[in-house]
Amino acid sequence: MKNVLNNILHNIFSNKRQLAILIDPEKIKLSDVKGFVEKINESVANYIFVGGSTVPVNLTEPLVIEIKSYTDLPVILFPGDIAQITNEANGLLFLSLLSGRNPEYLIGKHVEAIPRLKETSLEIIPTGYLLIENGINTSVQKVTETEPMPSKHVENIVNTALAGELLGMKMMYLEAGSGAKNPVPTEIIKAVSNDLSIPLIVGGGLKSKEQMKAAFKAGANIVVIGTVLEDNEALLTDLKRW
Ligand code: 1GP
Repeated sequence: MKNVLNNILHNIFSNKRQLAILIDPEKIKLSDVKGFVEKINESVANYIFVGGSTVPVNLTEPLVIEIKSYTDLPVILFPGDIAQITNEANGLLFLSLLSGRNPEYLIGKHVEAIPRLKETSLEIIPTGYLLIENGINTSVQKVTETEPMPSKHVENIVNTALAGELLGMKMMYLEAGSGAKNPVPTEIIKAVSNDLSIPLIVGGGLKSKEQMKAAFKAGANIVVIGTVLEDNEALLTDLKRW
């Protein structure tokens, strides 16, 4: 059943904070999945995102199968590339890199992905993706050969998010980059969420419950964490309630 987006909208309607845990197939051993996912199950997390910028072919599918054998949470692909598409997941963020001007990541890869997507029953969620500068060179920047949006250009960021909404995108993702030193500034989250009507996802560089709460307070509907759990799995214990 295709109900990922409906669930997200339902949770927003009920004023619920939503947390997604990002698992990068390159950064986890299959043998560690069980323990990690069991901790996720005990936390407030609502979704598991799976993806990365530079994942080798054939790593994603076995990982998704392993994750799904230990959880009922929806597993949503957050793919850096076509090779990460697998029908084993529940949904897929069909990301268009609106912050950049590389046609491959705006539409090219999407066209290439269609033969593969046609063979799946994945719930495909068109999602605008905005990379916001945070002081370091992120892997998204390197892989996509695009520049992030300067964080002081708030109006341009808001206008870009709105253009994505008007083009029909169902969600918007404000990204500081995996392992970013600082998360997306709350003023930017606030400005975008004020004008946007679709769900707003915020990720990159979030390291503490306080930072996540600040992102929610500013208007994020879903926050995503990944890197922080690589060194601090205990944070999940702290995330048993908000
Ligand atoms: C990366 O937004 C996600 O694409 C999560 O970022 O790994 O920094 O938590 P972190």
